[in-house]
Amino acid sequence: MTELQFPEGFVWGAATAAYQIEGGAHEGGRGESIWDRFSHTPGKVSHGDTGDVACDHFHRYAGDVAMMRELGLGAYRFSVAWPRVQPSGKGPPHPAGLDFYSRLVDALLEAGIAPMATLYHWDLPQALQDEGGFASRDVAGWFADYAGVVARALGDRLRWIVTLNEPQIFGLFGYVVGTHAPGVQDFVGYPRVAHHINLAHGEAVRAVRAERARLPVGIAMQTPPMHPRSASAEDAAAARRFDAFFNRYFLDPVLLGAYPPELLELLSPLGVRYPEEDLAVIAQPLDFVGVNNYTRYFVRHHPETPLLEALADEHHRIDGARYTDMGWEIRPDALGEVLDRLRADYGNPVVYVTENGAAFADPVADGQVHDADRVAFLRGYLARLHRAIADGARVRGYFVWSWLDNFEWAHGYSKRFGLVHVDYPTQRRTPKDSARWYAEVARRNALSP
Ligand code: IFM
Repeated sequence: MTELQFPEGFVWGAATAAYQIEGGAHEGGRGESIWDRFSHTPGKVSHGDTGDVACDHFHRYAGDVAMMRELGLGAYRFSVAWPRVQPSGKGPPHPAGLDFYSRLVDALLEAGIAPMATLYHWDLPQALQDEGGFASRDVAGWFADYAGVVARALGDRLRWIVTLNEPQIFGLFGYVVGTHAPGVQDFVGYPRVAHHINLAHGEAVRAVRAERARLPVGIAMQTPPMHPRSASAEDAAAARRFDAFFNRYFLDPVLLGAYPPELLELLSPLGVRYPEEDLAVIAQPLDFVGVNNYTRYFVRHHPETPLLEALADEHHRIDGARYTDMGWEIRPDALGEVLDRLRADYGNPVVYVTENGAAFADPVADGQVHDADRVAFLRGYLARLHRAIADGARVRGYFVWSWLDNFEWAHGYSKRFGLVHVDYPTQRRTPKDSARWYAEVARRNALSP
């Protein structure tokens, strides 16, 4: 392999999310979020873990930013906790909450690190959930209001803003499967939820632009390739169906201004109809699309779980393939396929890879973490990313998930995704080998052989 040079100005970053790292759950007037409620409900999260303390980033952000600077990070994607800014989800912003993010952004800028803020990374104020959450059409207005508040307060210093993180995941797992907050299991209600998620995104884009017309705005999508489990025609049809239900439910209205006709047909027994004027709101032109990718999904025809086939098959293993600690297949081509698809089917938008990374066990030995598996993972995905760019994808930057080990939702602290190891009892941070390796990639703007 020769050195793979990335385009000039390519952005090298890492990402986190508020509930997964901040802690300080009861400080600064922060309100309760659906993840506070969910994680404190017995049986919902491995070992009863919660985000109450997490990586204590709320108190340690200055040291964390100093470490980012030391390791040469060019950009940092974080999320704003809605319940810190509006404790009950509505009304005037809470100054202490905004102040925390303002200090964080200033520290990043001072360190020469470009800030990307995500407005919603799954921590809906519980008070809004009590009024229906994303099942209520009002969520679009609530979210737009909050987006405007954040854009007004921070938008002069942010480099990019992202509306929603992974509608696919928080929608389906939060409102149908029930393994994420708010833990609802309502398949019949899902078409409303999905549409409200899309509408909330569109209204938020408008609200951000009303405040900060020049701030680049996008959305982060997780749209894994859906591969049929076998060569049968039934499995191929199931993969297409699940792709429409999981991926295109969000990609198509946001980027093309229409729901996929085959999806509408599938949902027609539920009497689903979406107003045209909503689609005009949803399809606001975006400055970029965020791509979060980890792996692909397998789908198999399964008459008893129509539309949820992939989930029924998620533990499928292939001989010879390698898997991360999440049980996810390591497959750089999955990222390649997503990028190729955006180029071919969605007008080749400007893209940032807003998440990509892997969980491994990562023991600390003599104060070091030799995470060769993670380095190999990142190398493989970055090489594939390089090829996608050579093929014409307009990818402008890449963010490793994650900067720090953190609270991995229903898995609690049992999965480590970080470039930096966190010893939770002491909160000691130890950069893993991958952090130094990644710093070198960023410094050279190239992947060396
Ligand atoms: O930790 C999550 C993140 O919050 C959203 N994207 C996937 C990551 C790994 O599961």
